[in-house]
This record gives sequence, C-alpha cells and structure tokens, in this order.
Amino acid sequence: MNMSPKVRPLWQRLPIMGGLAGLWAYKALGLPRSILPRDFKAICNNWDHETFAMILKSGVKRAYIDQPCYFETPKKIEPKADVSTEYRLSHDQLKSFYTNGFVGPFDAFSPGQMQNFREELLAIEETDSETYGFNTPRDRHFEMPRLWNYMKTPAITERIAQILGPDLLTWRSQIFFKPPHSPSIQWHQASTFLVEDYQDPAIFPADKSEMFQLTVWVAVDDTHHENGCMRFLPGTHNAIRPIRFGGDEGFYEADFTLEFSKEEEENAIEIPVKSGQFLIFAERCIHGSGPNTTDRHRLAFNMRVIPTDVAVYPNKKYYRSVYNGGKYHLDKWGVALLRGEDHHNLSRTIPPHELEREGVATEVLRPAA
Ligand SMILES: O=C(O)CCC(=O)C(=O)O
Ligand SMILES: [Fe+2]
Repeated sequence: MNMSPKVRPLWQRLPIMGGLAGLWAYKALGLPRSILPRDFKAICNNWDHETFAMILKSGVKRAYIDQPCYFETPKKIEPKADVSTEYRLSHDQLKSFYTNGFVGPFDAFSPGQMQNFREELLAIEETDSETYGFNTPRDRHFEMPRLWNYMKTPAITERIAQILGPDLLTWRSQIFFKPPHSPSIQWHQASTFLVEDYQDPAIFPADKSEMFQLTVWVAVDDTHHENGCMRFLPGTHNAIRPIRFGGDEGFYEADFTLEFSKEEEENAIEIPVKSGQFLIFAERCIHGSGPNTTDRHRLAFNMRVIPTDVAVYPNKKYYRSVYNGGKYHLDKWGVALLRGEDHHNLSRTIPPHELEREGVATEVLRPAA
C-alpha cells in the first residue's frame, strides 16, 4: 500500500478507509495473520489501535507520524554508565536532557581533526553508495573509515552511555549536505522509524516508553541562524504527534504538517553548534532546521544510537523510505558496535575490522537464531 502522505480525492480515500477498517477489525478479532499478504500483515502487526483510529476518524487526512508512544521524565535521574570525569554529564545536564529532549553542544573534534573532512564529505556526496548502489547520504560510514572513527569517539559514546547504558550500537548514519540557499528541514519527530514506509518500524524496543534511541548530530561547519542550525521544541519528546497530510512545507519528498500547540512553537529554541561540536537529542523531540541563506553548504552528519537490546530490521531484506524514495537493500548493511559488548546479538552486524578499512564490508555477521 502506498501511504505517501498527500490528501487524496474522496473516491480514493473511501476504498482506503474500507480496507483499513477491515484490517483493524481483523486485528481486533485476533484472526490469523500468517495468511495475509505481506503488506497487510505488516500493518496488522505494527499499527496499534491508536494508529488505526487516528487515520480512520480523520477520513485519511491525519495520521500519527510514527508509532505512538509516550515518555515521562524519570523520577530519579542518574547516569546509566560510569565514565571518566572528563565526559561526565552533570546532574543538571542529565535533567535538562530528560526535560527538554536534547542536550549540548559538547566538544568532540579539534580544528585539526575537522581539516579536509568537509572536502572528503563533499567528494563522497558525488559518488554512489557501495552499500546501496545509488547516491545517498545514508550509511557512508561503511565505506569511510574516517567517518566511522569519528562516530565512535569517546567524547560522544561516553556521554551517550550515561543515557542509554554501557553497550551501544549505531544502526544508521547520515550526512546532511544542506546546500547554499536551500529551504528549511521542517519540524519532524520519530520513534521507531515506522515513519519510513508506514508498514514496518526499523527498530524494535522492548518498551516504547523507555528512552530507546538517541540521535547524535555533529557539526562539520559552524552552524548558526543564517545557515540553518538545528532547532527544537523543548519537551515535545513526551508524545508522538499526528501529521496533517498536505501542507506547504516539504520534508524531502513528503508533504505534511506536524501538529503541535502554539505554546510549544513559541518555546522553539535554535542551537548554534560550532565545527567539531555535537548535540544529543531524542529523535522523538520535535526538531528541524531553518533555511540556509548563505552561499556555502552547511555540512553536518548524524548517527542513530541504540542499546544492544533493541533489534534493527529483523528478518528484513530491504526497506523503503517514502521521504527519500528508493529501496535500500540490507545485504551489506549491519549495526556496528560503538561501545561495550553486544550480548544480545539481535541484528545483522558489521564486524569492527570491516569498518576500519576502505571499501564496503564483505563479511556481515548474522543475528542469533
Ligand atoms: O541536519 C539537519 O538540519 C536535520 C537533522 C535531523 O533531523 C536529524 O539529525 O535527525
Ligand atoms: Fe531528524
């Protein structure tokens, strides 16, 4: 089913509503899912009652942007890993992360470490991904040891460990080449990344009300208001919101407007981040970035981090992204260990020696059966 979020004419919405109502009833009655076609099975498995109710009650004009889930600031705030003093988050920093949904900037890389990196990133932008066979800014760490080594730098991983625990994996990276004179990246949020195809989430936390994934966002260029630095709506990681289909802003290929309150919008905060610094945020916190009004690219990269007990793309051969187009085959993809040990072994994994050398991995470890 194509769930590309546009407002469709009524004659198209009516049969979609009929089909979804049928699937909702099928799920509610607990009928066998194994006999369903793949797409319908995925929807039955991964859409909860709230998801069905939202899209049906709105007449296919609104839907949750991702799997609904809720987060409450923990009563007791304490680090989940013991790290050396230089990387320790203060109680106020931890509290501010749990209250706002983001924290930083922190220093990670010296000007020397950033030197030429911009040029290397711009060069890789021109080439096709060896992992996926087409041009994409995703997961270039599989073929760029310098990027991988930066991703696992202790200034980053030691801080993340205090929020997610000692054993950490990354399952995706992305380079953000924000071209000169380009529009904003509109307000968005994500929980389990069902948002990509509206059928299967990418990640499967045991408990969605936990803090189960973080985004680390590293500025390669100085970022500021003029070139579109990151901005956030503090505290909005408390809940996944609905989108209204259609709208005037664009998020890649999509066409939607995320719903949030006037008060939340008034609290928006922009965070300038200098080259070599990074931010940590919950992808569940509503965020985006303003337009780049300058004559230069605004370069940054991010990575998505999970504890080792979260499975990624279990039993999946490929995924589709409605926003970026394309079909991403997963045969050369895997999670990579950033810190600690992976005792769970839930996902395909790229071993460290494959990430340390040039060129895409030829060895991918299989998850435990
Ligand atoms: O780089 C940007 O402007 C957006 C980044 C973003 O949305 C993310 O890292 O999740
Ligand atoms: Fe994002």
